[in-house]
Amino acid sequence: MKKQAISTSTTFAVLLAILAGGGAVTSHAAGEQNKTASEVSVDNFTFGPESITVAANTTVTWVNRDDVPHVIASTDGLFRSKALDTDDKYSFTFVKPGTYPYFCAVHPKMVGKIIVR
Ligand SMILES: [Cu+2]
Repeated sequence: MKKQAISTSTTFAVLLAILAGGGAVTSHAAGEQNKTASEVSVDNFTFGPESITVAANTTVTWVNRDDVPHVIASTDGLFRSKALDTDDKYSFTFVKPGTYPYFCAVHPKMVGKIIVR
């Protein structure tokens, strides 16, 4: 009975973490070799994390947690989102290894980069 209670509360905590959705979610699964996903939150005029390293074929999703619109724009023009309102998301799949700097087209001082290995 006690074991069951612990298991339930653990499940609940995981569910809460998923619902909260804060921070970066990076797949560490060694067995996955095809598509993986990673998340960057846009909060308080900052990309979090500002720099992430992902495997090739990873889809990165930016989520705007701010009350103001942001635009995710690749420095070299590879990708560019529409204006993201609060809780809007934008995804881009990085196929080739390399370093992909980006910024917010509305607030150019907001910068980040995706490193693809
Ligand atoms: Cu912005």
